[in-house]
Amino acid sequence: MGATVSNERSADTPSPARVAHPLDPLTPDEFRATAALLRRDRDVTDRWRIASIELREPSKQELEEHAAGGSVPREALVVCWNRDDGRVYKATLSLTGDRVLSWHEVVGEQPNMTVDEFYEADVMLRQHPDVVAGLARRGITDLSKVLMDTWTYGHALIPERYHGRRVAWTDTWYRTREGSNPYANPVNGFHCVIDLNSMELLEIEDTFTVDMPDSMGEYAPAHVPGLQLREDLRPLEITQPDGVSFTLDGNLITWQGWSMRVGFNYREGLVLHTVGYDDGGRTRPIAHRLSIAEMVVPYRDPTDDHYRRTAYDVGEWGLGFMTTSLELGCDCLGEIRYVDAHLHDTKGEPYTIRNAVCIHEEDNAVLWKHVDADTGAEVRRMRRLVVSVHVTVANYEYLIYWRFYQDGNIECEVRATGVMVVSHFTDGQQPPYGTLVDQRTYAPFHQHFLVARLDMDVDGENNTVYMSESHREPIGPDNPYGLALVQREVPLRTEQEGRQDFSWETQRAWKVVNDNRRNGLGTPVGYKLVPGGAIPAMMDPASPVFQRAEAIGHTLWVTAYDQQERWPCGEFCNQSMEDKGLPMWTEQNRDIEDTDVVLWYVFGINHITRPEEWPIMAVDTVSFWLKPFGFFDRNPSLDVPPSPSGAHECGTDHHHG
Ligand SMILES: [Cu+2]
Repeated sequence: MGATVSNERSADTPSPARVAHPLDPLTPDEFRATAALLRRDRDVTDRWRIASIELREPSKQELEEHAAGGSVPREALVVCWNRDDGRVYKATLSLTGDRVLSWHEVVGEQPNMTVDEFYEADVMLRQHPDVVAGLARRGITDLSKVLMDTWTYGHALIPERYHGRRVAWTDTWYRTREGSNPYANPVNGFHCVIDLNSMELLEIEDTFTVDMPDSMGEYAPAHVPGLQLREDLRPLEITQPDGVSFTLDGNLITWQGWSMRVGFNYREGLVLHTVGYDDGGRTRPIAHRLSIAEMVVPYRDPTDDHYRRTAYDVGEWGLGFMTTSLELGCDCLGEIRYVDAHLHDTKGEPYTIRNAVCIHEEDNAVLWKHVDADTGAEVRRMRRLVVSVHVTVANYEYLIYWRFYQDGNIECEVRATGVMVVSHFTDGQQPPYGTLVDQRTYAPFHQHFLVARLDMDVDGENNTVYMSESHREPIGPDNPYGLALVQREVPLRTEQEGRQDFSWETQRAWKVVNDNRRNGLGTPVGYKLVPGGAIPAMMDPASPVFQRAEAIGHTLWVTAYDQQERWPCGEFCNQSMEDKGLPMWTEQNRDIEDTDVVLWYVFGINHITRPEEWPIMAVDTVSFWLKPFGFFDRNPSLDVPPSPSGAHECGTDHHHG
């Protein structure tokens, strides 16, 4: 959780404001126009904050009209609130029509946290005499080395006297030296409760102190005592002397048959629109829209420092707001194309995250190979197209990669890295909810649940999801050796049936099938969701943490498409009491057979912390796949040519294997 610190921001970039396509994200000028319109028509003064502005994405029907030459109006969705009375409003604005289309008060909800509040709270607290005195009692007197991180509350944990207010609690960290790592040094047992609207300190919870251990939480070479950098690494260079094999036209990417549009908003960050595959000159749709729609990070440590730690990095903070700029040669290697992202502060003023989205090709070892005794080897190198973003949420980073392969596969990989939250403890009193990672220092266990929203349109909108399982057949006359394995395909007909859990015993997966379209073999076309990184919630259903994130209670949810249904734990997660997303939508138990469906895939990391993840964590990686299943008639990568290899071509060097 928290806010980005390393964005390359420029307040007013003369960026290409050209809108080439109705799915293109809002431009800086459109953010400005939105804020101006709110000020003019709704008296949104400086006492207000704008929590979010995003494109009201065109419907599937509007996109069809656009493809036929029609024009699509530009509209913005806004959530804003008045700090003086705390009232929250949702608005839809027509930017092409210069007017407010709708304006509704949202009662009993809190908008997402904002970067402005995060920074303002830090400044306010570090000047507050009570904070200064409280830290001085612990021997911390240089407030310039102190960092106060704002964390959100779930409703159940907000002290009753503060109900109805926009509140947050804070962690305190400090740097031992200028430029050193604040997350190396927690100020344990010291938490402020603040009102974000009045930006005032409500109280300090000063519950315990721990003597500073002799720990080493530094990762920057200048601060690691006695560190000798390795000297035996020689350069490894990626060059594409003839340029890249993809094209980027505005936000449209095409590569090796694939096509897709890059989108971006404050909440999901990177969005991929209209993912399709060219098949003989015709673009066959696969997914209308792919994104990470929620990430919930409950810490599983009930002690004083950690019991409130349940970050919704998407719903409370926004992966878009937390996206950081990427640097060539460091974050992405090779021939890179970048897309900038444009967002806004709480006044609606635009800023630019330069190089927010990285697009490049990677070699990924062998795609396919066979060595024939007579004719020798045929081998092809695998190439993949990667569209990625990096997100910094205070102490943690998430690296999100969508990868497209020549054999029709799509992979979504998430890497978690950064600095783990730690606490110190008094000798002999280590809580059992974490791992010892340094002297009298433990890192609490926690989980990262991600929810991928997969709006699949496999060869069209009318799809059915099948639970696909392997079953062993009993020993019998037809199966005397007990070898037989059969595949069972069970159509999911309703949203209740669409609540699915991972099954190791049957290797359950899910096929998104278009029963109206057949391949050359006469079987229906489909894409298979191959589960990876599935983890159970492992939470008491009565837990308030679980009640506001019931979406994490299943591996897969399938819903009937509704453009309004976007947030699996509800639109307003900040201070929420219950999950108003997936569990509520699916209570309708709509028909999901042979219709437009959305898959919500829950995966993540059950993070049992390790000493080797301290003081900085090498990436922990999880992924899932979407693989064509009868979408093509045969291996679509048969036509990948052999790679040139020095004097000869791979695969033409005939010797016996
Ligand atoms: Cu973790």
